[in-house]
Amino acid sequence: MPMPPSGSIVLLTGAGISAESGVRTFRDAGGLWEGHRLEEVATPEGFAANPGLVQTFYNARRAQLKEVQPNAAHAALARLEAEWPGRVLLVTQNVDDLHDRAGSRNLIHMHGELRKARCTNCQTIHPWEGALTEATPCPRCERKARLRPHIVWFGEMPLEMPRIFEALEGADLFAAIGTSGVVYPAAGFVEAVGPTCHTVELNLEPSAVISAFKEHRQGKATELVPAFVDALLAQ
Ligand code: BJW
Repeated sequence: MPMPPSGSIVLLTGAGISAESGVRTFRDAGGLWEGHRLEEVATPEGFAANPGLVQTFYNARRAQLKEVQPNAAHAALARLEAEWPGRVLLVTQNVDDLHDRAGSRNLIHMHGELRKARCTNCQTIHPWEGALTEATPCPRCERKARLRPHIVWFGEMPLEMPRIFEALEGADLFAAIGTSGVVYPAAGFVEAVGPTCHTVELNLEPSAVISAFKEHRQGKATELVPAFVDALLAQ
């Protein structure tokens, strides 16, 4: 891989990296999630129209986290961060906690986290393990019906964008793993790197933005990612 020995690496992951842990990807069932259209459960308008449905949807996914484990791809990225002599920033679109549990620390959850709740009254972000209902009071301001999942829905601004774009501009290697390339701004990250940055896509199927990458590797994340990390660390 054309890359300085202690260069700066930015990694972007999507639902495909957690697929082999048993977490379903978004677009493998025609845009439906458990029978709901994404717009119903992943927009502020959907939440306003039916908060109970949206809370139930995220409660189920939060509960599912207790049944899944990080896989070899998550572990390999944590190892890369620990052993690479240069900077490694991992940006995930995933709201699960599998990268955290695998040991990644320089990690941005740009679309939020299932294990957090945010109060729309006092804006406090709380760690959250159990179910949220409309009757749940905010532990800080004690208002009811104001806690929502700490998730970035369509039309909302993803988190930590200035930090991400700064890292992309200085990257020597950008790798996108297990993401379909249809949701922006993440799908545009490959265009935000400098001209000398090497860009590589690792995915089961070609993404919508594959032509923007200099290199692509097709296959399962648990096979591609450990091999990719081994090759980088052997340089
Ligand atoms: C494997 C594998 C294996 C499978 N191994 N690989 C028109 C044009 C351009 C942009 C827009 C537009 N209209 C609106 C927009 C903006 C909008 C957008 O992008 N819409 C598009 C759908 C058109 N974006 C936004 O609104 C974002 N905010 C924004 O732009 O802010 C600026 C702004 C603010 C205010 C006003 C105006 C502008 C916010 C986006 C939030 C996305 N949120 C979600 C839901 C989170 C909650 C939840 O989890 O329920 O995030 S949507 C969903 O998609 C989720 C994911 O993070 C995201 C990306 O999906 P991902 O990860 O790529 O998964 P899949 O399923 O699509 O793909 C899986 C891939 O894995 C596939 O390629 C498989 O092949 C592969 N795979 N198994 C390796 N084993």
